[in-house]
Amino acid sequence: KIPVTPKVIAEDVLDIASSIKYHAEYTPMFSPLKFELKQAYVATAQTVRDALIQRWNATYEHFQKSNPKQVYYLSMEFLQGRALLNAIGNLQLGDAYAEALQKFGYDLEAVAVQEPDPALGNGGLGRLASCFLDSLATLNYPAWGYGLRYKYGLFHQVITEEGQQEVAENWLELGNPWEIPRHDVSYPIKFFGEVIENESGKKKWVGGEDVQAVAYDVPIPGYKTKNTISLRLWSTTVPAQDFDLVSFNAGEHYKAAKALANAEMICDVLYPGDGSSEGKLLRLKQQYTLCSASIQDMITHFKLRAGNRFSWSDFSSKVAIQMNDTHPTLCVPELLRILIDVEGLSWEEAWRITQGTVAYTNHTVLPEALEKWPLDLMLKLLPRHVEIIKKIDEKFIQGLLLVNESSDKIELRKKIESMRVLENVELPDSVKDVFTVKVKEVKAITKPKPASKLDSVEGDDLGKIEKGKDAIKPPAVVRMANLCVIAGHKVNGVAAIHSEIVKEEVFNDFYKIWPEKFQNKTNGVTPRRWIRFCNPQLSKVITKWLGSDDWVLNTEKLAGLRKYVDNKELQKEWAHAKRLNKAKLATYIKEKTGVVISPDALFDTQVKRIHEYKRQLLNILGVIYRYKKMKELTAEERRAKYVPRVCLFGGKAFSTYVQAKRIVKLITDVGATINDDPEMRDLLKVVFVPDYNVSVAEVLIPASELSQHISTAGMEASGTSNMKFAMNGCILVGTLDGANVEIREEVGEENFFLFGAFAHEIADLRKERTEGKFKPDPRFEEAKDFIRSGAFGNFDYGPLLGSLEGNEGFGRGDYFLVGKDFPSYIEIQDKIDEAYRNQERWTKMSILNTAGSPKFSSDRTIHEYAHDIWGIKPLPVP
Ligand code: DL6
Repeated sequence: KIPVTPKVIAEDVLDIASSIKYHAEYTPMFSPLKFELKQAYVATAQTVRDALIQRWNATYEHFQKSNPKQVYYLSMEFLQGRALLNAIGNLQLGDAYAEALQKFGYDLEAVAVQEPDPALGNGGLGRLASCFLDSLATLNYPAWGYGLRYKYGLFHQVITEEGQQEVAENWLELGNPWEIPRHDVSYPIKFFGEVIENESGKKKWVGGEDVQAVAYDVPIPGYKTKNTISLRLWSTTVPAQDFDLVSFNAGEHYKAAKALANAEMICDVLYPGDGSSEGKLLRLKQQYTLCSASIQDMITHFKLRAGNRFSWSDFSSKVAIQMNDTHPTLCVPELLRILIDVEGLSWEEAWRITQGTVAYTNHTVLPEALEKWPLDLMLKLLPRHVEIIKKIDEKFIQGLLLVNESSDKIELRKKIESMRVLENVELPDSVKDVFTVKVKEVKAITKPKPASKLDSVEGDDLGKIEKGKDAIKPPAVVRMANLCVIAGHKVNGVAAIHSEIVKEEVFNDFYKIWPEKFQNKTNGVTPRRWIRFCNPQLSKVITKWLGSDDWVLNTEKLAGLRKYVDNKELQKEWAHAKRLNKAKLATYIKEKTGVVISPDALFDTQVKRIHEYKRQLLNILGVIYRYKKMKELTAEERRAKYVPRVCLFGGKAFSTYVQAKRIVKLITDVGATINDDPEMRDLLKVVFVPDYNVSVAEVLIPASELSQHISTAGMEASGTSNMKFAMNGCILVGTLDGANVEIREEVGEENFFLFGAFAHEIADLRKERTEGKFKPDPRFEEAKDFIRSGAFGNFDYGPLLGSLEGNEGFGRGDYFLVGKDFPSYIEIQDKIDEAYRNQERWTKMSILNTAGSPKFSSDRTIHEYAHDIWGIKPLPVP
């Protein structure tokens, strides 16, 4: 008999069951007569929410009283994944919950999968932010995350015969037990309007459109600690008094509802299409909402915690802001605006405080992904911020002139044009005189460059590349990354090789003047979600051999597996865990796609956003070549020569990225042909796993034996799935790019399949192509011809294959060097087959990958940020 009088904090089985029963009855979201899986999920989640709220309150109070320096992590994306198993895992209540649910006849895992997986992010950048929150909470750091509460996250991907289709993802359909609406925490956000100046020169931003940002707090529990921090997500509405009751009562209902619809629209969708100027405006509104609401909130806390006697000079010793990529750059002018216009500080004071507070993480070196906003659009939406940005630009130029007094004027002018915040904008009056160069020369320097073939690709849009060719007069824009580098006290890349590229190439001029600003912070992933909870089978084996589960908090202990690598018993248990995970994945694939795969085959996976630089095209061309070669053999020869393989793909193509969508289509077409070919049977299968997200990754990663990280060298900033795969004992095949470089060092080069050109060779290889000197390998031609022959259907793959050809122009001359790396890629496949045939060797490689992965825990990354950038210290709740 389970009582319906729960203890608020249910920690034993009966209390938990009683609490579930209570919520099934008193959190009425469904008919009270039903208690099916969905209801069980909601009731269970509510009980966990109770436990989290108690801890969250305690943490809140403790931070409030102790007033430590706190970091605020601003990100347009958080890819949290499902919360239930993660929360009860972090609370150490997994077994108790499983037992409590059994009392109602339910299996915990079956209940957990009822939870929608919120896709409030696109890929690695958003998932990194979520891993960081887990580590921040676990390591007891005073920290909060800030983001937006999108009503619709990234689309659901549906695969049809036409390829990828996008369907709205309504993650809030069942309500969201993991958030606490904070109607007491809201801030005004202004758009448009004008700037007025009083007699004493003080500026004020007035008029325009007002919306209200309202906080929704998502408690983030740490592992084995009481600390539970907040992810504060902003939603937008209109202030109640702004509802146009007069129009409404006059029957003009749509007019009355317009303001509300306009306000709510801001948080409707993650990455609204920005092909139109309306779309761009909406994205800029989103970015500003995040920045303005968060900065106002930080200032409120700062004042509240400091009491009446606060001093602005303490601000940066209490507040650290981390800008996750350039999306939150508007923090800089917003903080300056509030300090100067609202709080009455001087420019110099406000600049010192801002610089001491903000830091910037760069996540990409792709020129098209370094954000630039049209100045006229920004001026319309945020007139005061544009004034401030112009002043930053001017002061920066003045500073440059000061330290380069004796430089050649033409060179200096070029340098200024490439480093300043504004692009294609006249120099400020205050510095114009410095350049006494003849008009003709100035023209030569400032003559607009035709947009390079990649400059015009925003949001991965091939259409724009094609249009970009005749873009002649580039518009005046704000370079957000330059603004971040100038304003931030630290700038970091996300893997060693990437941080070098940031210093030596992307921001080299800045690095030369401020070498001390630049740092590397190699990414990491949380070992809680990414081994302990997603791979209980392997975790059990690790814990048994290491003698305790300490490794979940102290990943360096994983290195202890090395000493047992030759132990047959460990090898057997290790292989068995993998086998169970493979069987689970096979069931999942059957259910989602209807394709039957054999757990005896090598599971070879590539999951990530679909992008030309990530080269899913190289992978599928390799599969096509393998298939063709297999077809040329007799059944016996085939069996003797090839190891059975299941090639798994997953990832979303951005909705306007035409070329990426063609790649998805090609993979699914190849799969349809191969999976249907009776000669292949279990020897080769190709599966595109639809709607890749965090939850799908949690099933795929533990089951994979080989994973592909095969970007063109120098183009993947870091990658984080590579770390998750390695941790789970999966062997990587990859180029020397991003974090692959460090993973290979840690796991040992003999436990990593390396191929392809190196980053320092890429520029010359591209040159070779443009000069028409590159001779493609006949095997590459053979693979492409096989597609052209119609072997995989009659879809027009001309434009996709064309991208691998030519020198420049149409087809872009194989910019990502698929043709160049193809021979070494297919040759390494033979080595992989050979290694897999020796199962003992393979299992050892697998163990050594896990043993070599401690560095890639986000706990290590967060300690480094805390120490080297934020200056914060752990503050455990007593
Ligand atoms: O740092 C997280 C993640 C890296 O692991 C990936 O290598 C990188 O591509 C990704 N960057 C972005 C930003 N791209 N844009 N725009 O998602 O960051």
